[in-house]
Amino acid sequence: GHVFKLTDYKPTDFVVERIDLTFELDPKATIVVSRVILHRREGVGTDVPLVLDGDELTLDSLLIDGMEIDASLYDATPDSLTIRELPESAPFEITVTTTLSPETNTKLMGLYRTSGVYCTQCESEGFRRITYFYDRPDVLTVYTVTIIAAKDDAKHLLSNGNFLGGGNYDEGRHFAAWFDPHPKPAYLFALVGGDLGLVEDTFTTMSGREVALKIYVEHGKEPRAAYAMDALKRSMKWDEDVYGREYDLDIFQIVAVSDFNMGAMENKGLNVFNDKYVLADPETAADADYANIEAIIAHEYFHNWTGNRITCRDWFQLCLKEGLTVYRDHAFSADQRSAPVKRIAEIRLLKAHQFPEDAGPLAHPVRPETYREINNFYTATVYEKGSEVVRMIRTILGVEDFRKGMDLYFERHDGDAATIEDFLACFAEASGRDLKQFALWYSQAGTPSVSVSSEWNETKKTFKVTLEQSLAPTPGQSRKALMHIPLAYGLILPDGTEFEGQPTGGEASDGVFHLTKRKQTFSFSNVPGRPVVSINRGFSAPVNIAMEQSPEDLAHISRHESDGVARWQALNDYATRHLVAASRLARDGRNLMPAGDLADVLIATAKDDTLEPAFRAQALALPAESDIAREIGSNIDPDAIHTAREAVLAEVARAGQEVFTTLAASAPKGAYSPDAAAAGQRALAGISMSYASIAEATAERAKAAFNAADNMTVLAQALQVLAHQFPGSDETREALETFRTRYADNPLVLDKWYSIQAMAPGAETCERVEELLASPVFDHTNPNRMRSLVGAFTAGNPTGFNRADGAGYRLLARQVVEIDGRNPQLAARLLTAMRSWRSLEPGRQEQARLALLSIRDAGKLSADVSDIVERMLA
Ligand code: BAL
Ligand code: ZN
Repeated sequence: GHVFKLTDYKPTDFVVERIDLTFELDPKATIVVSRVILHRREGVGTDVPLVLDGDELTLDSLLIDGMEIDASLYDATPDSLTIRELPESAPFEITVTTTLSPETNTKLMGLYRTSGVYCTQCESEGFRRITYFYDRPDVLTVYTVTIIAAKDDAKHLLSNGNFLGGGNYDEGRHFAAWFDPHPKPAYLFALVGGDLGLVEDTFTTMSGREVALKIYVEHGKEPRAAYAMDALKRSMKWDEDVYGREYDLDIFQIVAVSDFNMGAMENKGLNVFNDKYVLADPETAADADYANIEAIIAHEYFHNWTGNRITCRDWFQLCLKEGLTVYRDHAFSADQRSAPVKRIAEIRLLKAHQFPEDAGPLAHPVRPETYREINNFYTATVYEKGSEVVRMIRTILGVEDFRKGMDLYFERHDGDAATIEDFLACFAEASGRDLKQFALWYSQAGTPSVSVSSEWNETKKTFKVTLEQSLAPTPGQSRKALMHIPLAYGLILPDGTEFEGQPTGGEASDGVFHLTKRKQTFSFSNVPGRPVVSINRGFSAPVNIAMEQSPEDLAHISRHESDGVARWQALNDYATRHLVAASRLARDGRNLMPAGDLADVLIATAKDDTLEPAFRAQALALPAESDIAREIGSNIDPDAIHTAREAVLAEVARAGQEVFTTLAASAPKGAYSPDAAAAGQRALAGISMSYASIAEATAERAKAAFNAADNMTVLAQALQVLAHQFPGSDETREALETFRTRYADNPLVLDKWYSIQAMAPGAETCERVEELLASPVFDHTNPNRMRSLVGAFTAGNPTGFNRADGAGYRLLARQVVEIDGRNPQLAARLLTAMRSWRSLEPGRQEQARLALLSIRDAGKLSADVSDIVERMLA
């Protein structure tokens, strides 16, 4: 396939002045008439044709300034429309008519149907599946959209911008017209047609304008949109309070649909959402669902400024809108909830998803420089590491200069299709800081490592911290330049207080070491006693730290750190170190060392009611098997890791049985509230129930919790303990059956039922997944369903998926090839579960390789899947 390069960027030959679209909706034959006014860009020769993008299109007709033209003057293929001999400088109008079949569009890109609703997804390159156009983010224009449909087929007709008018059209048909005054690229275009339930509210902006808020859901699900509406209003207020950003249309609409490749889409004024991230009530949604809804509603809303008003020049700049908007939604959730607990969850997620990506064959820079298929770059690196890079800018500049830089960015680039260079220039100017070296975070892939050593001189009372950075090669980047790594630190004295003195030897300010050379030593003098270094506090830089720290020192940090995140980091490092050592012993078939010290720290944390419950729950959640595997790095035996982790869990559970039994009963009583404090109490009670059940070695407690549950958080947690700790027990069988029958007609809840089973550890799960896939009620075309079963199994079940005989890999390979025929984006995404295959032990590696080869040789593959499979095998 073609390789797109960042360095090839070139503006279009023609400039688009405006576009008028008319849709006559029909399931099999939707007619799209696109009238576009263009002119030749100054300096472009008259011999240069207009070349527009298409994808699987057929041209019905083409007019120039309302007239038919000779067939020799244009070529239409499924992928492009080329028109020659266009005017030298005067504007002209082209009228392009295409016919689409939304019903058979299974790629879920462009215009498609989902549960009887017409909807669009245009990012990145879906608009070209609707009509021939410049489908690229640097072509911004003003859209007028008219939608015509049979009233009984589509009652609501929606598009971007403000409502212009509507009414009856002809027999049984009606129309609606929309005008979006804000110039936008085609990827932000949206259209929805359907008979939907509506929830309405209003928001008064900071300047006193009233905005109509509308959330459309399937009929009967209106009450489940209340939390999303509340989150939307809080997001709108937050962006005004924190960034001074006001909403800019008369109406803001959200439509929830059940078949969607992404989580949601920020189309101007008309966000389209995967209904998983809109619908919630206590009976059907768990605390984590509420938190996700809040975060994603905020994320899409924040895109209005970071993404829509200021968009990307080209798709290489994807992180310009995504990294920044993730950074903004993180800050929002931190403000709405507990900031340290939110940060801990972010660190866990980053390490679980982004670090392995950066360490394997799919590693790419936050701003890639080449791609074959842009769909494959909606990654943890672009999103999550992209957010971390923005966070580091804030750390380096400080809160005030960061805000100045953001203000300058909004002011200078409003209406632009911008680049990372534009973005960085605003912060450099606002702060006077040179960000050249820092900019390497955007261009160099891989997770840097920083080794830390320290030296205490008791007689001189001096303390030295030596930092040394390295960055391993990644695909296409064999040699790396030195990075600017901001490492927040604390020196904790023997009495638990913090040493405040400034070091010499390099830039260090506000408790941050700025590591800019390969190796730097920071020296502190007049230190009263040997301090313990707490490094990379709050995860100020997304790096791996290599430091020999004794369990006593880690315990000292976890007791005295004033920063909750750093406290958790110390605990987590301690637990990880123990689990890695235990896994190695298990692999060699040796007895594990006792986990008594680790258990003591965890139990003390569980009991400490000066700490918030959500924090204690995070502390009790041992590093996952995949976290341990990542730390081990190579020659991985997932079974040994599982054995070791289960043994440690059991030891902790037995040692703390009394504490866990008490805490298991500590969930808030009475009416359910999704707020962070109540969710934290449920999290602590839930994990304690799990430990107590492990200690008791019977399913009774979990089954009793299942029977008594009056909300989905408790119900799903109990079902998970049953299915993962007590598989095959009568209690588990009964609970699974009860759950399935009770929620048989609620697909989003059934997704939990699929996921919990798919993640049950052990080899047998593979057959169970096959069985569920073969069931006639399982909908293979729905992305949420596939992710909940195949995605959960492959990405969330290390022992099951990595079965030694390779059956897990073969299952995935078959599914990927099958799904690829319908929905390439989904297939490619599922396949990335194999990205760390080279770190497995040799037997599994060989099985994985054979499965990857079977995909590669399967015949006609999409660009999406072939790009991933080839990079993984390279
Ligand atoms: N732009 C795609 C969905 C999102 O990141 O908001
Ligand atoms: Zn986004």
